[in-house]
Amino acid sequence: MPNLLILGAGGFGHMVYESAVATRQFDKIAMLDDACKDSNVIGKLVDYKDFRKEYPCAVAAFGNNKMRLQWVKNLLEADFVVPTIIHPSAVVSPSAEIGAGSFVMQRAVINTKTKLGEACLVNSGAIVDHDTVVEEGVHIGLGSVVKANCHVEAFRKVEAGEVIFAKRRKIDGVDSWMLEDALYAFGFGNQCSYVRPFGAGHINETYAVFMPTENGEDELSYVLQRVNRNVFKNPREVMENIFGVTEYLRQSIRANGGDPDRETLSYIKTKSGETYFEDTEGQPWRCYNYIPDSICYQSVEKPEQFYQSGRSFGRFLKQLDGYPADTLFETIPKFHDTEDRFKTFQRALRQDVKNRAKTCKAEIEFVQNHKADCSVLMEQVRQGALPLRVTHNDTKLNNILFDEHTGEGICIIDLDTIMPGLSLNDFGDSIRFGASTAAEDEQDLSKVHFDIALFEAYTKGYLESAGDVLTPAEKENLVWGAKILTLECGMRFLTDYLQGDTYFKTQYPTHNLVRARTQFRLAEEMEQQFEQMKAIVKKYS
Ligand code: ADP
Ligand code: GN1
Ligand code: MG
Repeated sequence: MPNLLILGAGGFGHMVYESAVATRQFDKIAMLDDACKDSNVIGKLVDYKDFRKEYPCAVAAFGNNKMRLQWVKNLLEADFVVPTIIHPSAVVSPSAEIGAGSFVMQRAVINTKTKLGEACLVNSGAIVDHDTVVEEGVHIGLGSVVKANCHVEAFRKVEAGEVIFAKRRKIDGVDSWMLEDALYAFGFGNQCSYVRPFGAGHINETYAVFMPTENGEDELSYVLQRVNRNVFKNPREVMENIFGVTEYLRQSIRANGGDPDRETLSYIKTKSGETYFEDTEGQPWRCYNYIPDSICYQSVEKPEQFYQSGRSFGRFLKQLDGYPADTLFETIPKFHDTEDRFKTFQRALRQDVKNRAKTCKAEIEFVQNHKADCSVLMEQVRQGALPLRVTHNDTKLNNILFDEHTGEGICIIDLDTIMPGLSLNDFGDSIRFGASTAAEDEQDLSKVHFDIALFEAYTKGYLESAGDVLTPAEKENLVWGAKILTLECGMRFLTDYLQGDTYFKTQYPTHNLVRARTQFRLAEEMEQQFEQMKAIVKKYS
């Protein structure tokens, strides 16, 4: 066992002496002091280097914080080993890190993952709770409590009996109290490295949450979303649907040998066990795990992707075939009731609150000429010819994640609108977005075309996955699903334009009108190629 030299032989130096003896880690223990003439004192402080051979270990037992740290640095520089002295009655978590020359006195507690810098003194009976960072040269006084997740700055003296509470950190990328509250509500506030806006949805506010990893890098770990309260009036019901469906999917994915952490979203509850957090403005926030090595596309880059998308949405329909549809809440009533959407359009046109009708006469006429189409599927539902299923209802390409390496469709996201609905709506919504040669908001209409090869790729994938659960009537109506959903979406954009852009996020005043135009162009071209579309469906049925 090595010998130990204690610099400073005052009252505190003698406490350190007793603690060092109690550790049984040292052979001889001696002290240096300029004033004290105790029998253990073998020299003055300035002589410290002369004792290095005989006493390879040394600590600095000074009550003054700056002086203690300075002496620790001197000792290290002079090649002493500067140990930590931990009294045997103290309780120190194995995951705690304690810097050189620190002292943990009798019955003190250092909890999980807490870090102490060099030359700290945690005095008798003090408690430093988990995940706290104590910088160098700090004195945590007798019987004091430093609560979890605190940051104690260098040289601070925490008084005897004092209680220190965690303060919130400034997190990079957090620009509102609501976002900060949400991060803390889900328990990320103390560790989170930074947040960034994420994704390109039209409805919710989405953020990527980056957390530190063990190798010191930051990793996109969670997706945090503020749910649009204007669109989803009852967030509790939205979240109940989502938890119900994702938990059901997890079981069935696991039962079929899949990876439930990759093939469905795992939502996280708040620290108080709620399915979502409500901020001070009454806006709901929810959170799920980011799926690593996944990628989300805004447009189809190659037909294979769209084929994969069809397979995934087909599989989704099939996986939820046994889900009890009557337990689902209708999160947006009449969401794909195209007749009702037409009525809403007419009302918006009558009211024309922004005086915009005069700027979109051709588009208004297009909708009015297609009134009859709005009833094609609704009428069949009334007659019981088309079954209601558990459907996603918002099957855009950017609501699916692909595996970054294999290119396979892995996971369906944006589950807010899971409700009983028509398979044709899911099929159609995918087609209207993905089987286009241009973006949904392309301003140059000459670039916007319905791409029948992409239609074929999706149809193939969809029918390969879901063909055996779809009824003959459903298969026959898939082409109507495509055309009607495209028309309906255009009608919704135009309605929102007339109403003053209160529903979809927009970047400029005519954004919704531009979107409506692309949809009508696509619907028109589908009409022209309706027979070829039917032949494709037949080919894969
Ligand atoms: P919205 O209703 O606003 O469309 P989404 O849940 O679809 O809300 O999220 C918005 C966008 O955020 C998605 O379209 C996608 O671009 C992106 N996004 C969300 N979750 C993920 C994820 N796990 N990985 C990659 N992108 C994601
Ligand atoms: C919205 O939420 P997001 O961006 O995935 C909308 C869909 C529309 C789509 C048009 C809840 O989808 O219905 O088809 O925009 N979602 C909701 O791009 O209204
Ligand atoms: Mg989305």
